[in-house]
Amino acid sequence: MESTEVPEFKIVLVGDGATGKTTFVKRHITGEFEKAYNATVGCEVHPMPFYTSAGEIKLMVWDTAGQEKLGCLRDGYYIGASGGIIMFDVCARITYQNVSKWHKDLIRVCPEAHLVLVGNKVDVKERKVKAKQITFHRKKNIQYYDISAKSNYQYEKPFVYLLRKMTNNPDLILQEQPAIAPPELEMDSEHIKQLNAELQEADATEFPDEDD
Ligand SMILES: Nc1nc2c(ncn2[C@@H]2O[C@H](COP(=O)(O)OP(=O)(O)OP(=O)(O)O)[C@@H](O)[C@H]2O)c(=O)[nH]1
Ligand SMILES: [Mg+2]
Repeated sequence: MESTEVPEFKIVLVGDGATGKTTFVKRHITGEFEKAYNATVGCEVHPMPFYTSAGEIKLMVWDTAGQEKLGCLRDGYYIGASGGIIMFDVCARITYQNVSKWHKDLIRVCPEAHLVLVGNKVDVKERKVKAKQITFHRKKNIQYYDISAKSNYQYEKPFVYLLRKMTNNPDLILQEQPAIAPPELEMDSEHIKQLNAELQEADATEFPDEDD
């Protein structure tokens, strides 16, 4: 008999309070909705099925339930994670400044985890952290995406990136779009064009030689 076991990976979601972590994971409607509360480490675990060219893969996304101290979570939260999403809020500079603390905390327990940095709330036009100021991922050689949990903008990007890395399959694609809640707001195409142009310009800029 063929095995029907669905591969599972643990993903931890970290970042300062109010950056949008819970909003982000709750966009995904799993249908089965078996999200579980892990009392030991005080977090919710959201199972997210993805239907990919390599078959179904389930990501267990761990979202802290507000008990985190700045840049520091219990080891139990991180143990066994294959991937991590570090989130900041492009409207709050301090949340970007704290990215390095979250990164350090995560790799302390999971040095092998694949990581992606996401700047959330890019739907806000008066953002404080501009593309050019986002350099952490270049220093650490990790992937970065602009996202907006509220508008679903680039929602699946961090997940697809992690799926490719964790399965060691750079050609993996989604066969079905993930089931996500309808957007709470729409981003207009001009705004999206501008965001992409700003990112491209930032990428082309000489590597800044500042703090580490
Ligand atoms: N404009 C905008 N607001 C957002 C977005 N995502 C989340 N928010 C808002 O940001 C606030 C914080 O969102 P949460 O999802 O609770 O943040 P969190 O990171 O889970 O916070 P903690 O659980 O305290 O760590 C809420 O008021 C959300 O509505 C987004 O993409 N755009
Ligand atoms: Mg939360």
